[in-house]
Amino acid sequence: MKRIFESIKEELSHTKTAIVAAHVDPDGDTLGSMIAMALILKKMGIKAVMYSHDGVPRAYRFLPHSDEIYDTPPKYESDLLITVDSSALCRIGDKKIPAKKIINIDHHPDNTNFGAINCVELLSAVAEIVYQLALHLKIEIDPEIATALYVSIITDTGSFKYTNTLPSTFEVATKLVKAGANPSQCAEAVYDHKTLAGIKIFARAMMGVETKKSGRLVYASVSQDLVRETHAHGEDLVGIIDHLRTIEGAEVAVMFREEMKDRIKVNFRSKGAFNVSKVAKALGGGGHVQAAGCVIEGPIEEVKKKVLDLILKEF
Ligand SMILES: [Mn+2]
Repeated sequence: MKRIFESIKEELSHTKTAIVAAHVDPDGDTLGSMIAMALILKKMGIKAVMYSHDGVPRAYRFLPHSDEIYDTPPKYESDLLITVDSSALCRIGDKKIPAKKIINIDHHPDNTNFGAINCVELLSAVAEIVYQLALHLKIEIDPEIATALYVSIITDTGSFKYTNTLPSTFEVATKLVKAGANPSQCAEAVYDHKTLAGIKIFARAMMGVETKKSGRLVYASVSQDLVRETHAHGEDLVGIIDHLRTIEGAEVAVMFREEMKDRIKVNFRSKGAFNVSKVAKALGGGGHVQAAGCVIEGPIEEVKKKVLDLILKEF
């Protein structure tokens, strides 16, 4: 990682303007890492613009500088585009972001190495990489950077529960708390502000849970009708999948969401050895061993059959 950090440092030494981009459907890791990266660049005297194609979900609007994130890229050409947490360039939503060079910072095993510099490390969260990079660049971790990176880590590790939680994860988290991140405030802000519509759609989705393979495979779906009835918004659905995987005996959890008619978003989670990224990849998506996703065109019932059949074959 040192060698790549050195080439990033060299690149930044002659960078004046940069865009830092999050991935579509942003999560805590991509947003926190983007904010921290932008703050690091600013400390180096670089003009940094933050770009998130899908904006900032409500749960993350407490993050410092989250109100300075744009949902359209700047029109001028920047010296640098830095992507955080995107396994492929298309994950940032707009392929044509005017920039002379790309630095790709990510932790997905299926990263396509689309950057001029690729910093891909299989750590718990991109935030762990950004933290190490800040140390390498001799940037002081202030409370704002610490908060952004800490939120990245808790969201990508399920608050230190998932198998991606490494000794280094705790080491970095300790440093971030010492630098001013407040664990209880961060956790409350991210997890304890559900909307009533969110709770209602959660309840309705859970009532419809189905299982196969004696409960080793569990799945639920959310139709457009249900979203309309409960007045829920897209971000109210975040996290339903994580509850599905808590069911005893469940090895694979799948959630089907009808984004539009004949366009189904499929999310996967697993416990134990089952590799859901393999399934997601076969269906045109990607992700991690225990958390992955894809989007499939077609009527929801057809999509469900296709996906469930594929998973059953993998058991
Ligand atoms: Mn991530």
